[in-house]
Amino acid sequence: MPSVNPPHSLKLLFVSTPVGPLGSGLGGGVELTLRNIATELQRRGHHLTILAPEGSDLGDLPIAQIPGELQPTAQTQGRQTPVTLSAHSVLANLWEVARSRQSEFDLICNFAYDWLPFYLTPFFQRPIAHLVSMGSLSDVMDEIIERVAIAFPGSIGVHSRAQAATFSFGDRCRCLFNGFDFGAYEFCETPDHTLAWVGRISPEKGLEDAVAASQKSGIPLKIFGYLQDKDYWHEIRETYPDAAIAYCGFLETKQLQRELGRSRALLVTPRWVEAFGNVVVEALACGVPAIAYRRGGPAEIVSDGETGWLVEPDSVEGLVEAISQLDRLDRRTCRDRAEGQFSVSAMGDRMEKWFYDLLGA
Ligand code: HBI
Repeated sequence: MPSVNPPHSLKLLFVSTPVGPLGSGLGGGVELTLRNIATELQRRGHHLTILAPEGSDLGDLPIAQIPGELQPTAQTQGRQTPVTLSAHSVLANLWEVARSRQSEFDLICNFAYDWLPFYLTPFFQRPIAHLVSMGSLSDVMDEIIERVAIAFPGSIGVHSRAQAATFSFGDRCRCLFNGFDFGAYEFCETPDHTLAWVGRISPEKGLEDAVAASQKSGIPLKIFGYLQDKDYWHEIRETYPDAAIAYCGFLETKQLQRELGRSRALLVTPRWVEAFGNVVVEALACGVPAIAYRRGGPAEIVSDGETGWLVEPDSVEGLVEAISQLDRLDRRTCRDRAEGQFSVSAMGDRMEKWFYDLLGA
């Protein structure tokens, strides 16, 4: 598709999450989100610059590599954890460059779930759109995001209504869902006899329930994703020594979708309110129905009985019952329905409108 010039093309600065180089898997869903949005907006004729930690790689997207110490991940901190910033912090370096270069751009989009970019917003001469990647995690983050939501109406973007609802100021958040390049996902009509689970292997993702359901249903489980918490993983292996499970590593999209597409269903077992659930759309794009706890973003992606089954949260029995009903779902419907709502062009429309609204404000 030729890149077309929109009514007026924008000069956009995207500032990455500081928890890891883009493309490493450390940045979780934000890596794919940033890549997809940047690629789609560039295709539409906007001019993109991306600031990201050294070692980032997003193919041919224009990245300025910023050095410095990575930021500890927010979801491993507690509600009262104070803000931390190490010496030579990559977060501080990212936002020093953003400050010094801001006049080159119409608008800045922040992808970090960190205190600093929100605190700095009123000191910038350019509007900052904040795409918040997770639900409420700490008091200090809630407070600073709310301060920006009030002072800069419409500048807080989230991925789902469930994520917005975790904040006391949820009604001030703009729901953008997410977007995926469906051309990068091959539809698989005939699966093999396996289930799949995809995500950072960490307690908030509830992998143990998927392992238990796999064992009870007698269908092997393939596990994909960054092995973040090794103790957690060993505990699961010790608890379910006879489970037919295979850890398949962290695969980048092209390889992941090839493996994922061959499974009969994706099990989605979050313990926390997942802001969105990128992997759910990735599975649907391959024709793989999703069996998900009725909790957080995945519950707004899965159409119960059409593109998967929604299950009572934390109910392994519920997962097992849904697995037994998989044959009632149509794999082609899974892809077609998801494409209409969550393609990169649907997301590009939402992002473009968000940016134009902020610039018009
Ligand atoms: N933690 N401090 C911090 N900053 C982030 O931007 C961040 C994070 N943890 C996870 C994360 N981003 C991404 O994995 C999101 O996709 C959830």
